[in-house]
Amino acid sequence: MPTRVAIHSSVGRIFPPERLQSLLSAFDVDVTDDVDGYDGVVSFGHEPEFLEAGVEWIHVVRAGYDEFPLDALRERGIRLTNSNGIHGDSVGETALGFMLQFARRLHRYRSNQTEGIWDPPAWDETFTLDGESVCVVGLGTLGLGIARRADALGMDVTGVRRTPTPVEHVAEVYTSDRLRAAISDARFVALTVPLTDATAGLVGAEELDAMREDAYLVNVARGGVVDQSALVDALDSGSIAGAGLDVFEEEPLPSDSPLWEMENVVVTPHAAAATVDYADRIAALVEENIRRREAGESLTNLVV
Ligand code: NDP
Ligand code: 7N6
Repeated sequence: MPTRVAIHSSVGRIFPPERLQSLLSAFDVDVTDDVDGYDGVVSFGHEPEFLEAGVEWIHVVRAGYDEFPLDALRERGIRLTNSNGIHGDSVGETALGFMLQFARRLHRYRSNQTEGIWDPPAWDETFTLDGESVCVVGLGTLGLGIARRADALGMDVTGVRRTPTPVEHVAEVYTSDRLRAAISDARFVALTVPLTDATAGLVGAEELDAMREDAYLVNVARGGVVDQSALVDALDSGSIAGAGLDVFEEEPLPSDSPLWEMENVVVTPHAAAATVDYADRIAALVEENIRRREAGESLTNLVV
C-alpha cells in the first residue's frame, strides 16, 4: 500500500504547504489538517489530535522537537522524525552575520541611516573577526556550520559538547561540565544546543558573569537555553558587550521587551534558518522516509 501523507497547514509558518505537496507530487500527499486515515503527517509542531488520529509517523519540519510529547508518542508507537541536518549553511551564515555586524558596527550604521545620521566609529570601536575567538556551545549541524565559517575567517574556534570527541574546525572541545571555563575567554559565544532538561537555562547569571565584558552572545538555538532576564541585566549593566538573538523565551518577542530598545542587541524573528530552498530540503527528507517505510527499512532522522 502506498504511504498516505498529510501536510499540516502549520508548515505554512515556513513555506506554503502546497509547495511541499507539489515537490512530492509523485506520492499520495494532501494538504489537510484532518489527519485521520493518513499513515504520516508533516507538521511544523505538535498537535494533540496527532496522538489519536492513527498516524504511524510524524515528520517535524524543524530540527528542534522540544515541544513534542515523546513518552506519549512512544506509548502509542508513533514514530517522530525531524529535519536535523539541513540548517548548517543558513544558520551558519546568520550567526557569522551577527558576529560581522558587531565587529564592523554595521548594525549601528543601519540604525543611524534611518535618521540620516553620518557618524563614523571611534578609533577603537571596530575590530575584525580575523584573530578573534568564538566558543560554539553545541557541535552538531548548526555548531559545525558556524565553526567551519569562523575558522575560514581566521577566528580561533573552541566548542562545547557532552562528549569530548574532536570536531573539524574546532581547536579545543570542552565537555559541558566545563562550560564556564570554555566561554570565559571567548569574544563570541554562540549557542547551538537543543532545548532539553539539561540545557534549559544553561546560560544564566553566572555564565554571563563568567563571560568577558567585551564578549557577544549569539543565540540561534532556543530562547529557553538562556535565562532571558539575566541576559537583559547583563546587557544593561555592560557585563557583556551585546547579543545577536534569533530565539526568545516567548515568541514573537513581546513589544514591551527591553531587548527591542537595546542598541547593542540585534533581534531577528526566529529566521536564522529561513532560506528559499527550505521546502526542497524537507521534501528530500520526507521522500527518503516514504521510500524507507515502504521498503520496511528504519527511518532516517528518527527521534523516537
Ligand atoms: P544537532 O543534534 O545536530 O546538534 C546538537 C549538538 O548539541 C550536538 O553537538 C550535541 O553534542 C550537543 N549537545 C546536546 N546536549 C548538550 C548539552 N547538554 N551540553 C552541550 N552540548 C550538548 O542539532 P542542530 O545543530 O541541528 O540543532 C540544534 C538546535 O538548534 C535544535 O534542537 C533547535 O532547537 C535549534 N535550531 C534553531 C534553528 C533556528 O532557526 N534558529 C534552526 C535549527 C535548529 P553531544 O551529543 O556530543 O552533546
Ligand atoms: C524554521 C526554523 C528548527 O528547529 O527553529 C528551527 O529547525 C526552525 C525556519
